[in-house]
Amino acid sequence: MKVGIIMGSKSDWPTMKHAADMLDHFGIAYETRVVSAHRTPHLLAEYAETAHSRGITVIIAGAGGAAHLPGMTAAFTSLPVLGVPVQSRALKGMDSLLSIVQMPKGVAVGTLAIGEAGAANAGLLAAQIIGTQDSQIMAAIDTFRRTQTDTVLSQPDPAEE
Ligand code: RP5
Repeated sequence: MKVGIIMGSKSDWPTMKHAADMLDHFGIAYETRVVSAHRTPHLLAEYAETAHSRGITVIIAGAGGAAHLPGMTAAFTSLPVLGVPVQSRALKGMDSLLSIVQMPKGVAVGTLAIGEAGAANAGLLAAQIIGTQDSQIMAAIDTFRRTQTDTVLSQPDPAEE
């Protein structure tokens, strides 16, 4: 089982790397590819249509601007697709967000936040999906969450160094 992390351009990698880092944290295998809805449309179709048979269980798709990659990927596969709006230069990612989030009824994309937090949470959500079938990963997610909570509770004063 592995996760497919795809993105519209190599320029998306600094953002999408945060999804990969999260999967690394949980020891989940993944592959990373540049697959563009506009520049390589045939590759997009092939990637999405063959993903399930190649052992991919969740696809994380990040794109910026006219961000059609997650939606078109979801159109070609029944695997869960998590969409990450990459922050664009012109409109700061609002264009990416609205392009990804407003899917028509019947073809689902789980849309995350704009930018690095969205990419990291896409990795986390993919881990949570896989964790429903893997008790070790679920236990690691529980530990991750508990550590995060303990860190906040152990530093209640924001002014303290
Ligand atoms: C989108 O256009 C990509 O996902 C990227 O966020 C944006 C800009 O791409 P480049 O011009 O940097 O290749 O397709």
